[in-house]
Amino acid sequence: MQTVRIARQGSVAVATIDNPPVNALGAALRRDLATAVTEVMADPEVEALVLAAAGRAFIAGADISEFGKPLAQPILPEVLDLIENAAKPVVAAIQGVALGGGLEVALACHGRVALPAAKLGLPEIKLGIIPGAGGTQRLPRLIGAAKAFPMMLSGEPVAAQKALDLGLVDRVVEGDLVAAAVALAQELAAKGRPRKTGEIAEKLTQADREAFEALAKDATAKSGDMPNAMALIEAVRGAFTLPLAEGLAHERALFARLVVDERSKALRHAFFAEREAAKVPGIDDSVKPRPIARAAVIGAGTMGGGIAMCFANAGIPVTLIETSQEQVEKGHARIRDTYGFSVKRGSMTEATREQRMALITPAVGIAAAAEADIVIEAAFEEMGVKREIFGALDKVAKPGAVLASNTSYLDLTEIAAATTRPADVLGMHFFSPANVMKLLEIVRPEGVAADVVATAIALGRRLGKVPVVVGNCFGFVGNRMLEQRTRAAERLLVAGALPHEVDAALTGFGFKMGPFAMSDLAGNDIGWRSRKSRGKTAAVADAICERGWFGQKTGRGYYLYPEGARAGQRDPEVEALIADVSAKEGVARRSFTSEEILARLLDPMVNEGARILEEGIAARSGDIDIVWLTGYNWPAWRGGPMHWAEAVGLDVIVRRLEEQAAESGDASLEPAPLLRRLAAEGKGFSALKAA
Ligand code: TC6
Repeated sequence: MQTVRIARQGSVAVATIDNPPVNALGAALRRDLATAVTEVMADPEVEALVLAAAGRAFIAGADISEFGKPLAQPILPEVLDLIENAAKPVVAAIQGVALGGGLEVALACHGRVALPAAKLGLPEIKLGIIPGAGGTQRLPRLIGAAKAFPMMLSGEPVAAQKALDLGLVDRVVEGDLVAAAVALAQELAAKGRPRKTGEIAEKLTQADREAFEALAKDATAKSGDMPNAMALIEAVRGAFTLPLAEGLAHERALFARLVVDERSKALRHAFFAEREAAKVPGIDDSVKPRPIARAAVIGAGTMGGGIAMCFANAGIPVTLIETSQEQVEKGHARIRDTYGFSVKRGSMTEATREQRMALITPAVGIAAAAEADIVIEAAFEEMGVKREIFGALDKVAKPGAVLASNTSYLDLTEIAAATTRPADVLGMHFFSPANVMKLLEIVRPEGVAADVVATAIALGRRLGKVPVVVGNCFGFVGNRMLEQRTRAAERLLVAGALPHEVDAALTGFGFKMGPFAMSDLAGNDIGWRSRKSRGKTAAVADAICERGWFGQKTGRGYYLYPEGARAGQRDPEVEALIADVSAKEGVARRSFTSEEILARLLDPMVNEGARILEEGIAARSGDIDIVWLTGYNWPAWRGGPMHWAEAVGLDVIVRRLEEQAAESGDASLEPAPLLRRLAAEGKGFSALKAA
């Protein structure tokens, strides 16, 4: 298929890029672009070229799916050489996004015109790489390194107006973009030989160098462990110290090294897995979501309040419902305070806070949910409470309203059975803090209508969440796997490790917090109550709770929190208590390395993930990874638990689980049949997708 078509507007040729969905620079587009430029330059009737694009993007960048594979000729830098060195001016007409390689195309042009809604950026850093087609050389030449470097370090795109202020585009135009680009092309042609971005030297001053070096120093202090951030500094420095050709070659060499690194592979996996998770079996475009104009949230606690904020942030009016005036006022005030922090930080204006607060109506009693198109229940985590609420909702909610529970563990089928309309009931599991965390687990009990699931997905996106549809089982995907990690952490204590050692292994891996610091923060009593309700025990965790050591809120938990201390301190009494448990259980305590601790914490999670796949609770291993990346702060550059397991080798995970099962006598640690099969076949979880 031809991905570039050429038309004429007087003496200017317009090459329109058309490579759906987002004009990514795959092999065909690179080839067609090179051909178009060569043809137009050879045409004596043409005095200039405009590069325009069809569809919603100018160019979304290199085709990420080609990374790590041998690239077909011509590679992007070769195409950009053709553009930059063309004898006639080339002007980019930018609508939608110009990202990564897409912006690099525009940078190699001799002029740039953009629509007001256009966004321009070099987001490579988020994929573990750096720009590889001249971005680090041409952007500093065009706007100065002190402005170019932060754009590349954050990866955040800038809007057209900002791009104009920076000098990144020449004009921002309303209306006919191509006509404006043609006009600029004619003006440039009238001036004679076009000026190459690579020839611009006046922005790279001594003052610019000093400002860049100061920013680089700061970035090194903050991101010294990120190889791509360090490579970015090196590449940008080359813009000052090397002629363009050498700077480009240096950048390309750094890019080539990063693109094959495991970290970049993991980040690319996450990019595609997130998009794949949006494709839900049984829910295609023919299933239309129900319209949502008004919402209600039942329960004004931390979760309910956070969910109400999500609606208000998206401009959807929401009724916040409690059982008493006092409770709802308390919840309402907490929301006002939370917005207040943003106002204080300067990330929100007072006027915006008032607008959002005006969208939240406090109310007492379930009857207030009558007008809502969707009701999300975020009340106490107990089946009896949930069933009572859903029974009452059934009587007041309008026909066709979606009835969702924010339960983190409970059976949605049982909750739905409390109503006469189970097809309208599903789980919408937000993660704390609900107004911040990206993940939305959408729990699909058997019998729920397809358009109800589609409504939850569409709403999730409107709320700025990453929706992942999962099956109905205890704890769904995230908490079901988390429980395995929690059990593993307790086993490690009994076997000889100490809380700070376990936590350090996990933070060393890249998590923000280890399991014990996390439990102390959330409140150890939560897990205790849950265990008691299910008749389960955990010797160390129970003993700690029996003493009232619930964590930060009581000043002690697994750690001590003396007045004013934010980080926990080792507690000799807790360590003695742990040793007592080991002695009672007849365990000879031994020490563990960080690697052993990690394997013991993470392998059982992967095993549970394999069971989740076997049971069809998650559609793909990538969905599980997205749950962990967006809901549990799994380090982004490790790609999620299933991706991590593949990188380690499933055969290694199987062997380690067998050893753990034999040592502990815990049959739940026996490798899942799916894990064994894939390991024996030498395959990874991702092979299941293709099968
Ligand atoms: C680079 O350029 C480096 C250059 C070095 C020189 C060699 N490649 O997100 P959506 C697909 S690094 C391949 O759902 P949106 C995506 O998978 C790259 N495919 O749509 C999906 O496919 P599906 C720098 C891509 O409107 C479809 O397009 N660029 C690429 O919400 C729609 O995507 C970036 O990092 C790609 N580059 O958002 C930009 N981009 O339908 C990455 C998208 O089969 N992309 N697809 O599932 C984005 O940020 C967003 O996709 C978007 C569109 C803002 C372009």
